[in-house]
Amino acid sequence: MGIDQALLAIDRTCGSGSVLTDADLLASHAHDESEVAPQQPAAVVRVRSTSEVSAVLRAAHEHGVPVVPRGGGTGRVGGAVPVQGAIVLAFERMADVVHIGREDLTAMVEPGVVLGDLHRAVEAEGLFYGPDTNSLDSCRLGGNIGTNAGGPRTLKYGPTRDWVLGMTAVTGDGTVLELGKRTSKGVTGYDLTSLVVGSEGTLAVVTRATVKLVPAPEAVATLLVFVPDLGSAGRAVGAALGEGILPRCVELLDPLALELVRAGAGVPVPDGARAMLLIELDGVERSLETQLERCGEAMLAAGAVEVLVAKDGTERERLWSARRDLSHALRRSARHKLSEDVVVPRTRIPDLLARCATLAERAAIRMPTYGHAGDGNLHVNFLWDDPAKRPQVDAAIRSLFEAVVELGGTLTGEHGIGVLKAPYLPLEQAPELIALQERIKSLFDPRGILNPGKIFPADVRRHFHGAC
Ligand code: LAC
Ligand code: ZN
Repeated sequence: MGIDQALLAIDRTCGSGSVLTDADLLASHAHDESEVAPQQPAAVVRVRSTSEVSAVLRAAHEHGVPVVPRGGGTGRVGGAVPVQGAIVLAFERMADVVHIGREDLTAMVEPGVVLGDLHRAVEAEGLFYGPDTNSLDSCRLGGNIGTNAGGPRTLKYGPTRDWVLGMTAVTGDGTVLELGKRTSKGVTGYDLTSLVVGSEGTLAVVTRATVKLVPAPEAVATLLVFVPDLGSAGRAVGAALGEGILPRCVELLDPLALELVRAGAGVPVPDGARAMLLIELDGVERSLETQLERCGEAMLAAGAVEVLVAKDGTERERLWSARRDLSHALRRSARHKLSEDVVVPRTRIPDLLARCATLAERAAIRMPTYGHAGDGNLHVNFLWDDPAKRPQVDAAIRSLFEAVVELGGTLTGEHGIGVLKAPYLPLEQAPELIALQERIKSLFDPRGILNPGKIFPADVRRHFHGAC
């Protein structure tokens, strides 16, 4: 069988013990943090180098075996859930920050580096790497690159794509390519680095990346703002961005989301508070004071009932605690949860929230909404207990996506299409555009072995029908 021959070839090249098949390990690599039903891989290979990744892909290409690159397994759309019989590439042994160029403002990293570890390593040098997913203590750079991950700070600092300058990447037949550049500027040839970032492991496996850094901001302040209703929240978001200041984060919790985390909010929620904003400002010490003053006043003018400010690390983390745990807190609050990460133009957030309220009422489910309001990127959640409600939930999700596209938005701001959103891709993209992307994939991966069953609706139906 293809898989046996492929595993034999890998064992021969990468050394005995490189192919792992023990049951617990396979089970722990069968899922990510999404609702996609687990699917057992045939084997896990803990790769140690670019040449090992190339050897695995050459063998898989030759024998027609699917390969799924996996980072920390924290994905929300099934991007790392293997198709039946796949080999999972695991990167714990390629987890070095190889080099930090203080003066060049770049770092060279391996894909297994945990994002929080990269933050700490560059911050120790007085430098800063922008992307800050909420899963930063467990997600890995390779996964961040695969999904073009973002987080609260994306508002000011942009998603992962803005930080990746170049990479070593291995295509579906095992070819090793150097893409992009190691300098902060450069326009030679097509920008294939940007194409691979966010391609969800379907074009190439990244084995090393050069990322951009910037000097660490001298000071940071967090504002926790309680407002009496969503109207004031909308005004407050507009005001926070309309003061000639670009906060690094503007996060919103709607009334239902706030209610669900009230007990774990880290601070008492004042009477009359029905929504919450988290705003973060950074810069040089002196400018921060001015920013804080202007932003605080703008919040009160927008109708805030309370504004709390923290400047030191521990206090700031306390203000963030409810927000950081929100996704898991919502999961604990119902038997079933699905969560989307749609984006609309910022000015259409009130329209989006109004549509969500109608959908929740029509399906008789709870739909707490929170997220990166400054970017127009909201996590709309669907919570329900009775399994019989699933068809209504699916109808509500489709209606949400239709509304998002109609409002000029996009299906996913940071989690990717993966398995879960693939059925809806044609709502946003024309058949010709989907077909062009499929042709691009076949150039990178002629036998279609790289993370099959993701992004493209027909491919997903073939591999995951009924699995989610
Ligand atoms: C968050 C993750 C779910 O923002 O994207 O909490
Ligand atoms: Zn998010």
